[in-house]
Amino acid sequence: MNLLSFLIKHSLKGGVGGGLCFFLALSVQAQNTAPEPIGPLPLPKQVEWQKMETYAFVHYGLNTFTDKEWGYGDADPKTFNPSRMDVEQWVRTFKQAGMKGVIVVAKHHDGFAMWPSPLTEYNITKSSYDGPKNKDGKVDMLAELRKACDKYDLKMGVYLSPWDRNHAEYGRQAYVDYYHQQLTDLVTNYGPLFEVWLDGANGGDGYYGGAKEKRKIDRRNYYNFPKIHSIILEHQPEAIIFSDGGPGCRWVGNERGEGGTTNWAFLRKNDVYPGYPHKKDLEQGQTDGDTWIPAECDVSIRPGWFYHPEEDSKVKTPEQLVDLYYKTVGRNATFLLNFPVDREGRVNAIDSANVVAFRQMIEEDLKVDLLRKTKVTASSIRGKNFAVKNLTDGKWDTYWATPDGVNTGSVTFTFKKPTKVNRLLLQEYILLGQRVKAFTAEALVDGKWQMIDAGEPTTTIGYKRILRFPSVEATAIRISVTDARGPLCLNNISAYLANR
Ligand code: FUL
Repeated sequence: MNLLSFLIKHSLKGGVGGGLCFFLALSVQAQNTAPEPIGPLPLPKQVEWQKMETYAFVHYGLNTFTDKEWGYGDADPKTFNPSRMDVEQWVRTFKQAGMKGVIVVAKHHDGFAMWPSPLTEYNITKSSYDGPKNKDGKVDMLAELRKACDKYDLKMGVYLSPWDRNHAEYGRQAYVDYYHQQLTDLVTNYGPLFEVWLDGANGGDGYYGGAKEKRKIDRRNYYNFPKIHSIILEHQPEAIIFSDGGPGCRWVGNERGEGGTTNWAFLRKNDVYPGYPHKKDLEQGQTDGDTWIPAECDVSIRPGWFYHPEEDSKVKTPEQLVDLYYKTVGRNATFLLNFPVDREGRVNAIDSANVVAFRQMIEEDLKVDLLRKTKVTASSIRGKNFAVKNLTDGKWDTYWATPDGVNTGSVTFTFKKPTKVNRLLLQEYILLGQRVKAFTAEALVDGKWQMIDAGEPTTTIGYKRILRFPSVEATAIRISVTDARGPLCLNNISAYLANR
């Protein structure tokens, strides 16, 4: 502990002698400036994106009707034949389920474009769908989605598979040029996109204009990703670009919906590429990373990404979705939940009921913050702008910070009477970087401090970390950060009693 933090700590306990007051006043004033940021830092748009927390994914297309996950690229467009397609119903469902956006598959690996792409005949206008028409008088799922998103105030994103099993030129330069043009068409015609999803899968074989063969590409270089990124950012500067390694956000390394219990929002620039073998880096981030690339957890509400009637009995229950929320949002990641739209063209009734019930359960779990009215003290405080009360004021932009050189510290919340808790929620003020490396949570029970065991390592916090543990009746809760990359900057700590 340096002299300054020693003085501040002891002054808070009321133990500082008068002779030191002048020095202390000067020091405290000096410490009323914010801590220096510790890189890597998020872009403002990455912070806004992270605050969305949960958003929907939609897989819908020819596969829905052919009962496949990966179409070969040869299915007749007429096969796409929804009986009651209702894009507004999707968006209403997502809105009711508390989702903040939706990312739709505009083209999957089979190459079938769900909008009237002028560059290929293999698109929705050649299907059996006879729904609402766009301004050019054509059926257009993306135009329908844009309209519904605007109506219900939901953000929209798109998935455009680089792998295309329909295109005759796939594997050659001509296809890459086509992909770039198709992407340009997408990012210029459907309004603001919050995320563009670049899938990493590349299976090899496909229809390829009738060649029906296996085509191998260099996954790192073939598509010219720098060009792809510049096309997206030129037209959609606010979009987050997803791929295995970012640059906007990264794949978490599994499709189970599980973020790492240790989860840094950093990667080494250009280190991770589609097919990158070190899954642990995707799950946990790279501690020595120099670029802010937070994790996104993509997972389907059913076993498959596309609809299969036999999976009607395998829809994740509200309880399972709640569990996934804690393993994603509760572990410093976002939760991208997929809906396989069914053959009618709707979010299936089972999926919709389960996701709405999930949201109600989460809201119920995290309804009353039991720390709001507690007495809060801290081991040290940077200065009055960084008071410990900032942790419980419900504001994102105010935070508790420790003085320079003080990279550990504890905060104690004292209840008026013994109070049962079983959830703890912690947040770092990530605009200044992600700092915490290790922390502990304790409860004061019958006058003795006991460790709270959440059944998982309590290492990183980041934008949000939520711990679940058996109910404990405490007179106080103490959070101690035992290791960090710099002075602590936490903007929120809450506790709840969930009734499960
Ligand atoms: C994977 C794809 O191969 C799946 O079909 C699905 O689209 C999933 C979200 O990404 O890589």
